[in-house]
Amino acid sequence: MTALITGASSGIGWATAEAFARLGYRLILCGRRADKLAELTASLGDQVETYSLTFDVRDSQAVAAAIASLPDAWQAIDILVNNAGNAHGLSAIQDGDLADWDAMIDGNVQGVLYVSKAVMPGMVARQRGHIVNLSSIAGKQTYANGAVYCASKAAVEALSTGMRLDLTQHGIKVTNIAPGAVETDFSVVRFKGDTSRASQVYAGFDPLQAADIADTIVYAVTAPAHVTIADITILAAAQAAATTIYRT
Ligand code: 8X3
Repeated sequence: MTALITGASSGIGWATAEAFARLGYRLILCGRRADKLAELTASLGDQVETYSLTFDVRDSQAVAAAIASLPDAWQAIDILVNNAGNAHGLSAIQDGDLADWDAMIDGNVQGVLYVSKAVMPGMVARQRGHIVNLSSIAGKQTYANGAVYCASKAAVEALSTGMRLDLTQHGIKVTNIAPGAVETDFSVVRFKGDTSRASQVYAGFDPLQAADIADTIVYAVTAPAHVTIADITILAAAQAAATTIYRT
């Protein structure tokens, strides 16, 4: 089994690489930071074959060129995990920053499209494949100050549904995964490096960890051939809704 993971250089992508390595999958590790991908590759050791691709999912030409550059032995991708994505800023829409909006729409929406565009034709030709899109509880429940992030994830939800409608007839499964609060670099990025503000997001309760989401992805991709896990929302036990978290 060959899997391509975007955003593999941190958080959920990194944990998914580790979980897939335990399954013996061959891994195409994609990210913007070559040094982090090299670190991940080293930590996986020789338990699996890996191939690293360094590109930014927001750059359509770079995405196409990187995936086209894969050697023949790596071209047949069975599983695509569209994980790359981030939140940038948390502010009322009238105060929103254009660069933040671009980063979220380009990264979270265009990124899924560009990478999928490069991978789907091969899956269709082989009449097999599995695409896992990382959405968010924010794609299902819009919250104050998060309009653009929530909109970008709502777009991912629609893309997952649309992909499933178009690709099922070609033997391709599509899984949409919508996590709630996961303790990764997510909030550090959202708050532009303000680690104390970021840590408050996960204070007073036991948040999800990246490995919890990786376990869920493994559940989806190892389901029996006749089963599609279409949509999973996964929350910390203390989280009831996007902005309802019971803290001690
Ligand atoms: C991350 C979850 O609720 O912080 O996508 O937006 S949330």
